[in-house]
Amino acid sequence: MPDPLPAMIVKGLEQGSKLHKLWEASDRDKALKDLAPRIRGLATGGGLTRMDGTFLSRLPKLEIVSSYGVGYDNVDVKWAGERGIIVTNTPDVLNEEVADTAIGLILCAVRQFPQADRYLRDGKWLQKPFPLTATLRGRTLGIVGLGRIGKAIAKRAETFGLKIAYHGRNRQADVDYKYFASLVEMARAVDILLVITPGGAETKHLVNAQVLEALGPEGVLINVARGSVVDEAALIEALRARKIMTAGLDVFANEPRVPQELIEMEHVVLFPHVGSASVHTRNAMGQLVVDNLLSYAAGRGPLTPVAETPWPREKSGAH
Ligand code: NAP
Ligand code: 8YV
Repeated sequence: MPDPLPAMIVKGLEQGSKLHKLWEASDRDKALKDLAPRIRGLATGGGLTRMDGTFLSRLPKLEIVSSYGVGYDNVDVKWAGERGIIVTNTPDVLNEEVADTAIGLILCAVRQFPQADRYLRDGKWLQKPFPLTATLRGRTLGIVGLGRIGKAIAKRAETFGLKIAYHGRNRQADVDYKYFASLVEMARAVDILLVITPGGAETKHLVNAQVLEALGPEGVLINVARGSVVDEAALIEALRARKIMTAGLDVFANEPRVPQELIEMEHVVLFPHVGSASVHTRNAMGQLVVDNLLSYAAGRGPLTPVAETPWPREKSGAH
């Protein structure tokens, strides 16, 4: 374990394997060198150590990387796949929690609930009522990335009376929502644009100045995907110039650092990456991190390998 993970993961792995906590070593580099011939698996996620070729190549016996989170843009899966190293993530167990957070963020951004709370605490209600806000009535939600979580968000949004549209690389046969092959065209057609794609090179700055321009001055941007998917500088400029109405953001380009410009904007809502952050859901994710490693170690194979490193292995490891 290169960086600290929740105690229940540490406990689960200590019970079923020999766990080495790299972050406890006084000389991390030396500890890594000494341990390298014996390390078969890694537990990772949300820490500082990037799981890139430079780091992974230091572990010649590595067979599996178990990552805490459904998004695995911190792991070089191409590098791992080419060497027969399995990467696992934690899909599905967090769908409903992240969808709840997304709906919360939509409500907060559109109805300005955090601002209303601040207004009351600041004693301003004693002077006059909180200003009237925008509404969800008669609005259309455009989902960028109608995957497992996107679908859970759509289901909730339907019950709020929102019309649903989506953009992705593929039209999906099993949904009736309106499909847009062009993200700019969808942004033009919807009131709220919600991003829930994977991060990484393929989706970098998918939401750029042109998309924000198309969303328009009444438009709302919600990002629960990864900070990298939105061009943050373009977003700040669009919010500053009121080219869009507001934004609700759970993720940022350089977490946990958030641009001062965003912090100073009273009309945006900012969450500290809490999409899946309930005790219940983080425990379910943590258990899957443990179970993937222990199942693999027991010869039963990984439970949730990512698409880029299929199981059974397609290629034998050259690593
Ligand atoms: P998923 O089931 O794989 O869905 C991803 C969706 O994104 C798919 O519908 C896919 O559709 C679309 N997509 C992929 N690449 C795209 C591209 N280049 N352009 C447009 N659409 C693209 O994944 P999930 O389980 O729903 O999770 C989605 C992501 O949410 C995670 O990878 C993670 O980054 C983020 N997340 C954030 C939090 C949080 O705390 N804020 C929590 C959990 C997850 P097509 O294949 O048709 O393009
Ligand atoms: C977690 C997430 O905050 O699953 C994801 O992709 O972004 C979140 O659920 C994170 O992965 C935990 O480190």
